[in-house]
Amino acid sequence: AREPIAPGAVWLHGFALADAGALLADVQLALQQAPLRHLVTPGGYRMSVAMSNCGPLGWCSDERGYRYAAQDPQSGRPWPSMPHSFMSLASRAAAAAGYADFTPDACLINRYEPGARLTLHQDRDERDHRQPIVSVSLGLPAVFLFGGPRRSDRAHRLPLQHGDVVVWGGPSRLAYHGIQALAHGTHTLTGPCRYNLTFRCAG
Ligand code: MD3
Ligand code: FE
Repeated sequence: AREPIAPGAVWLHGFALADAGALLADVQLALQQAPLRHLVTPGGYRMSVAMSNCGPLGWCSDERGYRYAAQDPQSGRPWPSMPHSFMSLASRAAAAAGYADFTPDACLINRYEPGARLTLHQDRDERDHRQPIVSVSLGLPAVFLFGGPRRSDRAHRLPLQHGDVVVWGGPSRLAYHGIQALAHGTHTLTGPCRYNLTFRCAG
């Protein structure tokens, strides 16, 4: 089912279910080349979510700030290429949400273990905010917090499940959002964790 949640934001329930096995196999291949790591924020905090990237650009954070880079700072090598399964799913989901010709150049891979969370933030490091972000949830469920254009705006809670895809564009592109601390559990395909893929036009 296709559920509009706010202007420009569309929740595609189960859209990635048929592709989940192939996506997760390609996640593991990418992580062999660019292992997950806990980034440090510019404020000096270690993130509870473990991250990596694939595609031409990857999102990085360290004491110097947030940025997109073509090389993995941990290895000095380019990020793994974007798997065809990722590109195909992202482009079909964007089209289903009304965004034709979505060609992301970055995929951030987030892994949540129980207790991991993402506090309310905006995604502003990408160059063209007219392009949407496509997010794919795999494994354990999570409570997504969706606020407004100001941090103080009241946040809605959306229960994101394995296989759900949400497309964030238009006025929702710069909304504050986050993920509540992941509850304990075990998923058949991922074990005790949740993966989230976010596709971005960064450069
Ligand atoms: C709404 N990730 O990586 S995906 C992130 O589940 C991030 O890992 C969360 O927030 C996760 O930056 C949420 C959903 C999402 C991603 C980007 C957005 C929602 C968004 C950008 C603008 C508005
Ligand atoms: Fe975000």
